[in-house]
Amino acid sequence: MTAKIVRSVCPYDCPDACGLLVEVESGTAVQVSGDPDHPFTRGFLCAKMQRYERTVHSERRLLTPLLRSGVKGSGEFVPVSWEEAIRRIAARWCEIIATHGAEAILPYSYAGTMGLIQRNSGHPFFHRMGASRLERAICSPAKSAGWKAVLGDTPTVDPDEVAKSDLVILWGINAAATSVHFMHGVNEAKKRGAKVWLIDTYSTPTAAAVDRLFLIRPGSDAALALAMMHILQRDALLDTAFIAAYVQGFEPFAATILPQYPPEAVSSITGIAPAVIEEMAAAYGRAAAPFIRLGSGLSRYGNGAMTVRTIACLPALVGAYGSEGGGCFPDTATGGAFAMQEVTREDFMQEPTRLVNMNRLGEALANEFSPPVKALYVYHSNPAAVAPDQNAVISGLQRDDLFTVVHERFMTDTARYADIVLPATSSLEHADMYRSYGTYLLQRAGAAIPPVGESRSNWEVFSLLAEAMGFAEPFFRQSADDLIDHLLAIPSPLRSGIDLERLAAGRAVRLNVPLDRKSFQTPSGRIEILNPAAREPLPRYLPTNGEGGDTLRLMTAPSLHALNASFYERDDLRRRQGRMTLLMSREDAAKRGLVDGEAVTAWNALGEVSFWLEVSGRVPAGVVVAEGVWWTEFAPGARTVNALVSQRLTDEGHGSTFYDNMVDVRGG
Ligand SMILES: Nc1nc2c(c(=O)[nH]1)N[C@H]1C(S)=C(S)[C@@H](COP(=O)(O)OP(=O)(O)OC[C@H]3O[C@@H](n4cnc5c(=O)[nH]c(N)nc54)[C@H](O)[C@@H]3O)O[C@H]1N2
Ligand SMILES: Nc1nc2c(c(=O)[nH]1)N[C@H]1C(S)=C(S)[C@@H](COP(=O)(O)OP(=O)(O)OC[C@H]3O[C@@H](n4cnc5c(=O)[nH]c(N)nc54)[C@H](O)[C@@H]3O)O[C@H]1N2
Ligand code: SF4
Ligand SMILES: [Mo]
Repeated sequence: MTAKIVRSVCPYDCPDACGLLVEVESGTAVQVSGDPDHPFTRGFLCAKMQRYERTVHSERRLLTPLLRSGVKGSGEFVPVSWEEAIRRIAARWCEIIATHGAEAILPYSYAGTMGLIQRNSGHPFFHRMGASRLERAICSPAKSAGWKAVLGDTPTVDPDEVAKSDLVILWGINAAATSVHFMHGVNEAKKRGAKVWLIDTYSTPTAAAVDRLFLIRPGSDAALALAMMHILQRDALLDTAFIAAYVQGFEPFAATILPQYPPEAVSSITGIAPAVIEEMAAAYGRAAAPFIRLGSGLSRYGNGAMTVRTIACLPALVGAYGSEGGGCFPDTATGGAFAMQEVTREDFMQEPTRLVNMNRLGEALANEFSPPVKALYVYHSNPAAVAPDQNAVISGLQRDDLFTVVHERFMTDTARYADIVLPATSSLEHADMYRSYGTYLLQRAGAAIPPVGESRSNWEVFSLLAEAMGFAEPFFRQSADDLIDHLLAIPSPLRSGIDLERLAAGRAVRLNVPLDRKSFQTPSGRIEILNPAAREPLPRYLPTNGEGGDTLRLMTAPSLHALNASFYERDDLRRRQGRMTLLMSREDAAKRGLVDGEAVTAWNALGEVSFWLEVSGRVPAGVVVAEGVWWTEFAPGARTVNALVSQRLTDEGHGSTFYDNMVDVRGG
């Protein structure tokens, strides 16, 4: 038997977008490893992807279309043919369109695959249909809005520039879990003598890799940044030449905002001692090139956009945006690399249709909209697990008059509620093009193996559905590769001069992003501490949504061995995660008479969730942590963490507020 090695790309929603080498034997992926030729992957993969073949060839893969045979949620289905499944879907949709109009149909998708074609395949189809549109705001739109308010469209530096920094601040990011390849540059910086800090709400696995851990009260980071800026100004640690040349609005900010944030006052907001804030500001002000790697967790609050906006001002005061190795890195934005409107085809829409925020799926399924949502089509997302307000989502999914189709690789919490389930290919079974939100690399991948069972890709399913719905546009009859070739034929400055042969061979190429440390892509051409177009022209600290009282702030944190609700199909990774636990401080456990290892219930006005309690020194008083988005199949009770998360949105960007929720905990 001859094995061959095929290049591919990690399809998951992770900033690293790793290059993969797949060893294929007789149409089976036998081993997956990191591509040594990929400049960011450097030949190693995270714990989740080291045995990706176990996901691809898992016994849990869905192999045929399924038709519901029991009550919704029972998981009882019978296999049907693709022809039968597609015919039933089209017939039901036509009925719904005739009675309620096409806006009664709602697509729901997010980031099961990040490939540009497979991820967006549903857009042209649903635009053509005139269905409701989904506002895809579950991840970090508040982070983008906060960054944009200060830096506009200024591209961030390359992630590996961190290696040249002398003070690295991992700010609200569990990088060891969520961007492990970024840590290469951090470790390089360390070897050259840099200090590395972590600012988080609890001691995450990343704490092991840093010199200093600063625990901060959830949602209060803007106050910390303001106090640091207060001290920089007070102690004349500002780069006045940089401010004069490149910053807009420092004077009113310094005159009216900064005086309100002395370290003593901020200490009571953040829980960080005044002396420690002094120390942080002094070290920051004295560093030659401080580098902030900003996570997304701190943006998932009612004040999230303002928090990011405020932190983004900090490097401007010391001129770090102008220094090699310094600045602030939120994510890379490479949207301009392709004419994405050629994929999403808004022009297929006759008129703009209703926009439904994905964070409020519970509300949308409550049947109170006009027209009501009568059909839901879910693809590469698992809203019954990942979306806020799980009880509201599940009661919607239980509605007998809701026609639900789920296109999936596995029988997820959402698929259990479907009327029809369609089997999806994994990334090794279809073609795609991948950008990254943590690097400037671009990669193309073909299928490495044939589809497992009767599974089909997102692109193929929408082609079948288009045919069944009588959509005559030739667009729907091309292949994913045809569309990739079409995209590549449209020039873009970001792709000028890239090595097309290398790209065709499945290797990573770097986009041609101009990185000029003295040029800012904002309306004023300067860093806008004062942004006249913003609702509030100057940044300040805003309170969070979560109420105070004697309750606990719930951190719905990422797990090292899973990615959102993906990878729970893997026994090996689940074993490493252990049980579905809630981490709690000794003080809070003692106060409630709770002991390590016992079954507990966390509750608030939205719901109740059972966990195994882990009393832990990693968590400060007032905070509890639930890592991972578990499948209910493996949970101690009937619900998982998002039953405790509200549908409230962020201050800007209509984002999710996963971390902005209070709970209390009792035994049993
Ligand atoms: N292993 C693993 N990797 C992942 C994911 C995963 O679930 N698991 N998720 C993927 C996805 S979808 C994304 S968007 C990316 C990024 O995923 P994100 O969910 O944004 O994760 P992080 O950027 O690590 O940020 C989360 C961290 O923010 C901390 N945090 C929460 N609130 C605050 C606060 O108020 N202040 C501060 N300072 N910290 C706070 C949390 O404790 C946590 O450690 O990672 C991706 N990669
Ligand atoms: N409590 C809590 N909740 C969270 C988060 C958190 O940290 N804590 N993170 C939030 C964030 S940042 C995000 S981005 C969202 C993510 O939400 P989702 O994007 O829904 O994330 P996943 O859980 O990874 O679900 C993706 C599903 O797509 C399927 N899939 C993979 N590839 C394909 C394909 O090619 N075709 C089809 N049809 N299906 C495919 C997978 O099997 C998987 O079940 O979750 C959010 N929810
Ligand atoms: S680090 Fe991220 S991109 Fe790389 S293999 Fe793991 S999940 Fe995929
Ligand atoms: Mo995300």
